[in-house]
Amino acid sequence: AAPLASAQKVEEFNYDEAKVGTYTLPDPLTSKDGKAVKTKSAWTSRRAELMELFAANVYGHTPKQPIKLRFQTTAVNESALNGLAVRKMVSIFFVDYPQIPSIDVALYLPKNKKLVPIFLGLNFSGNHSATTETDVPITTRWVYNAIGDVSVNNKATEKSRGMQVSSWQIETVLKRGYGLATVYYGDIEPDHPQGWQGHIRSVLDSPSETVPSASNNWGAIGAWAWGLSRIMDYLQTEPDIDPKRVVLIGHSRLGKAALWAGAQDDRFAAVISNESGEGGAALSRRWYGETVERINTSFPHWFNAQFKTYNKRVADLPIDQHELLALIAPRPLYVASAEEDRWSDPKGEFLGAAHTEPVYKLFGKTGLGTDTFPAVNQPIGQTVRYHIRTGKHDVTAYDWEQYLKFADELVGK
Ligand code: GTR
Repeated sequence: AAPLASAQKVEEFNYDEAKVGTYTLPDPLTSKDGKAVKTKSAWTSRRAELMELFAANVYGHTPKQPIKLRFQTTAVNESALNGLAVRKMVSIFFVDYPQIPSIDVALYLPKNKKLVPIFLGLNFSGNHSATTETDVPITTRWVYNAIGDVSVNNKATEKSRGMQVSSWQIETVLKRGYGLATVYYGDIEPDHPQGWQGHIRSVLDSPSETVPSASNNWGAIGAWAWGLSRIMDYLQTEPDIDPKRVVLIGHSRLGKAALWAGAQDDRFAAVISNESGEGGAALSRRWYGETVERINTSFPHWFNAQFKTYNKRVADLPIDQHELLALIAPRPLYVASAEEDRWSDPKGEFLGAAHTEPVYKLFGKTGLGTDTFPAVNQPIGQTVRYHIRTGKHDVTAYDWEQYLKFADELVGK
């Protein structure tokens, strides 16, 4: 569940399908100069063009400079989860920037297995929230002040231990032969407008982007996505992980970050967007649920400054979110919604996924393979999959069951 629901307080949103209106989506297979993209090699240039459009207009440019990392194992439990797993706690340090806090990974691997596939996902409330195991330390980093006493003065309390176990399903994942790595997203950047200070965006900028207020600078979503790639750098050094079978998963704002990370870094074998909504899988041009203006107002630090210029003119965006999803092609992609999560616009997420079809086709693959919105709890699709389950904005056991099946079939065991 999201720690913050302030966006729901505003008025200017629509939940009436009859009022959505009409819109014209940009075609992923027509390049800026108007040429039709018909081959895989033409897609390579179009893809680069789209990457630049998303960087310039939505997420900001991710700095490309290499960064020296140091991986330090801080704890190993050879018999975690009642003997089911080996759990390693590993901190990623930035050698040239000792002032930047480490990214602390909780890595679970099935015991006595070699070259395992693994899920990687950022978490909302600290690694200790994903498990009830008492030897996982409570995060000491800034967290949202939540309702109840799970956090006090922006510090997590013991009460938050295990608070999100149902969203992680670690034992089920491990029993199915997968590893799981999770990281508190606030390690990379705390989720508030000043969160960049003292974190990676305060030291790394794209050459042309020197201050966080520069119009095309990167935002917090860009930073979280960058962090996912650094975690990937580490996972690639773990001998028991198959580096070619790392499946990226993200929920909500972290689903937006997962999609942007998956678009930029093709080492991620597959990407799962769980209810990522506006700025994630949902079409921006569809007036339903959260809007570009709303998200930019509630979360001014998530996207770049240029994105804010589209608040009142979404039709002028040179891209829409189906093209972000298409950047994952030809890799497997899962887009999931929930019936009561209207804020994320389930139909807009479905359409985002459906409109990737021509790009998957270019690779000889079937994406969703249908334009028909499915009934609840009826997963559909091939290389691109979609479901809308009953219930609220959350990651549930039902969602994980579909993701495991998807990974079994498309990423391999
Ligand atoms: C909401 C926000 C959404 C989504 C969600 C979450 O407040 O409006 O875009 O990111 O938070 O992350 O749970």
